Amino acid sequence: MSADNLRRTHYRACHLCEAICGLAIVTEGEEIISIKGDLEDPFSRGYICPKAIAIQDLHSDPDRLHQPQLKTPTGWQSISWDEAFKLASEKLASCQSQHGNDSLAFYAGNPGIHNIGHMIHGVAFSRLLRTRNCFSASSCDQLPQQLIAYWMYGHQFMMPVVDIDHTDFYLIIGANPIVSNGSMMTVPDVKNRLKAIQQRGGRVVVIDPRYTETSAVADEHIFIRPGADAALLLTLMNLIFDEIKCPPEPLEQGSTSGGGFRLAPHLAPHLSGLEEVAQSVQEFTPEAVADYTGLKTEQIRRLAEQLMCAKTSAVYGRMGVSTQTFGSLCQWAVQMLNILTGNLDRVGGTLLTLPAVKAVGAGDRQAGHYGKWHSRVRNLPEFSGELPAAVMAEEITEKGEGQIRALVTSAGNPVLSTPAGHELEKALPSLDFMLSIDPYINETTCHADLILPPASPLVSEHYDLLLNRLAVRNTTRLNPAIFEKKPDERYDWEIFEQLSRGLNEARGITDSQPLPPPVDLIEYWLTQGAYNGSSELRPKVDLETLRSHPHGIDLGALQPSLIERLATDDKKIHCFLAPLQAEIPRLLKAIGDFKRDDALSLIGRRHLRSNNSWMHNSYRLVKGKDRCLLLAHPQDLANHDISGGERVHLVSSVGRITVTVRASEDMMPGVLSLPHGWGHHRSGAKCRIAAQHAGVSFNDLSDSQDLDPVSGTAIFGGIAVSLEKIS
Ligand SMILES: Nc1nc2c(c(=O)[nH]1)N[C@H]1C(S)=C(S)[C@@H](COP(=O)(O)OP(=O)(O)OC[C@H]3O[C@@H](n4cnc5c(=O)[nH]c(N)nc54)[C@H](O)[C@@H]3O)O[C@H]1N2
Ligand SMILES: Nc1nc2c(c(=O)[nH]1)N[C@H]1C(S)=C(S)[C@@H](COP(=O)(O)OP(=O)(O)OC[C@H]3O[C@@H](n4cnc5c(=O)[nH]c(N)nc54)[C@H](O)[C@@H]3O)O[C@H]1N2
Ligand code: SF4
Ligand SMILES: [Mo]
Repeated sequence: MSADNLRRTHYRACHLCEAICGLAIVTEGEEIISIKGDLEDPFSRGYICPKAIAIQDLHSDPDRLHQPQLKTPTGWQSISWDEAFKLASEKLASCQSQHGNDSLAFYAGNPGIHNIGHMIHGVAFSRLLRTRNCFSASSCDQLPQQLIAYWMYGHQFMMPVVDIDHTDFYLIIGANPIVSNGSMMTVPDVKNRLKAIQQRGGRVVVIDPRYTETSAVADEHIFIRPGADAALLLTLMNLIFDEIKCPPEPLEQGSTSGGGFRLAPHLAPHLSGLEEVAQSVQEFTPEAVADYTGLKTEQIRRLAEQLMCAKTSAVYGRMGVSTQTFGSLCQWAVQMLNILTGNLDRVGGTLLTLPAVKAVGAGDRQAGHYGKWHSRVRNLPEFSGELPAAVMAEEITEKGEGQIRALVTSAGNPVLSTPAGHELEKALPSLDFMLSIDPYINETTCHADLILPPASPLVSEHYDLLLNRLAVRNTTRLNPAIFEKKPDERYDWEIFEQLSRGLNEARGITDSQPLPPPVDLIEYWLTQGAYNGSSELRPKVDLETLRSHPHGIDLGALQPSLIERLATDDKKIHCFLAPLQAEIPRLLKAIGDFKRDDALSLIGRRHLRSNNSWMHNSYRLVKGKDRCLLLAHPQDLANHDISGGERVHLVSSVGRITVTVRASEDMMPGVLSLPHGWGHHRSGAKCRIAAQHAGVSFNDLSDSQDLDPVSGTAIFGGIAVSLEKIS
């Protein structure tokens, strides 16, 4: 840490996205001089993207809050931390004592997973609230993946990761890792890793309604109608069960069983329900789904063959197949395909990590639960203590017992990030009290009565608890603080600790034990992990080891370990999932009802220089041409007598926005694409640069009533829209 004005280089992983790239940050006193990729980081090998440099802007942003802010009739007023904690605890406790525990809600946003104190202490705080109304960005994101992991493997975070460095055939469906830098797959330097697949003779295939930046580096791109993926994936399953036969040679490592499918010998005895699965997909043939998916029957057969007959293969599906109408069905099919091709828990297929901190396994408290309670208004099931974020607005506005009257948001911007954010925006002012833990006054936190701003991440020691568990190699590093925290600043975890203490005191609980600081917990969890020195096969990793390896430590390639870690009661992999069975007739009906017409469908888009809603206040990231553009195929524009560059109205069942359109041959005809996280024109927000690059919010068009019915996850892909020319 720099207490003087000497020039120093600090090594630290970037906390902005899941790739955790190693950074070399040069400082002089309190100033950041430069941010570059850390060439000695064994995992990211010097790769960084343009967002990393903006860490500098975020750290020294004049719009960043440093002091608690209280909303008063004359505007925001800085108050002391003591006053703020006292007020917050009183308000939260009195809401619950007057109106019951469920009257207080909590929403946690995405940056929380990049902040160790937020992750551990924020989760503990949410439990302390004893409310059924807990929400997070997960229900706008990866919840289907967690739910399927819980049902199939017994643990919501038992998520096999693509072994990208060894696979021979990589099928990417509904993901754009060249821009997103990977998700639920921590994979820095993904471009070179994809190229390496090709260099060793393998293939990368992308299935997406847009020809993406990832398609551009892949061997093949295939268009698919938004939301039709489940039909394709179930057809691939059926073909593999029934039809596809591979030449004998590549089968050597597995054993063939029944029709075409091949089960890894060590998995076979542990798979339950395969026959029922085979039966349930029988109606999905290439001929039945070709029109609906937009693929040709030969394309579908060839995909099945490639997946099955490549030496190794891996199917990977992310946002595009999670946040859509059949999200849970898609994520189940992804797992099933990896099982049926013999590639689950196999080098070159998909594998669990063996992280340095305690790995997920049987008996873990975070395993999960489903449907223990339901949302009050719409009766949607909770999953692992969370209700869908899409019900927040109605739970605030619909009167009655259990109505939400106070809300805590932390590290989130649900007005821009959750479906029908404009409905939530209208509901927030009716709350009795709202508290936000956030460094900015943005489109959501501007509705708070009190904002508690955490210290900059750069003053905090950090360990990537979750992302090391999702990495494509076993890897570990501890990230030092690079500046000293000022006396009047609070870490996120300290904020949660203080709030917890205040709440306990208000409840008359005086002997509650505070949680230790995050790094003390990491130190303890390292002693419970696979590298605690008890195995001669593995190096010992403790806090001291981490501190003496500032570039991080490579702990080797992923290895099979699923069977010994399975967390299901019967130690089986549950292939047949009863809760998904209603989805199959629903899908068959959608296929049966489908008619080719001129209807338009909207999907999302990410950009390398943007990160959800909260980095548009960095001038270096937003400068240049407008990025919040609607992309449309030239034919669709011509059909509406619209030219590229025109302003148009884009209308859905719940909203209408005005946006500039750009003609793009990259779009599948009939599909439009708009990025999310924009819409900074809203009054109340105080991010000056973002306000000048406002854009429009995608989520003024998405529908909070239309969700993946199984997991309650929002739908951001395949929204029915119409284009209107502005005369
Ligand atoms: N630069 C940048 N990086 C980011 C983020 C960011 O905002 N900016 N956000 C981070 C976060 S929070 C996440 S969760 C990850 C997400 O990581 P990814 O899932 O890799 O990112 P997306 O760009 O959302 O990719 C989804 C893809 O699905 C496609 N798609 C949309 N609808 C459908 C459909 O119905 N079927 C199919 N097959 N495809 C469809 C879209 O065209 C898009 O290419 O990225 C992370 N990284
Ligand atoms: N239409 C559409 N909507 C989407 C998506 C999409 O693809 N399309 N993607 C969805 C996905 S994948 C995600 S993850 C969500 C994201 O949704 P959210 O998490 O709700 O929104 P973010 O834009 O990530 O907002 C992050 C907030 O955290 C604050 N913040 C940053 N760092 C810290 C910190 O260290 N501590 C605290 N306390 N606060 C911090 C920022 O100031 C900002 O207010 O959006 C979802 N919404
Ligand atoms: S890809 Fe960019 S934003 Fe993501 S961790 Fe690496 S440098 Fe940071
Ligand atoms: Mo996300």
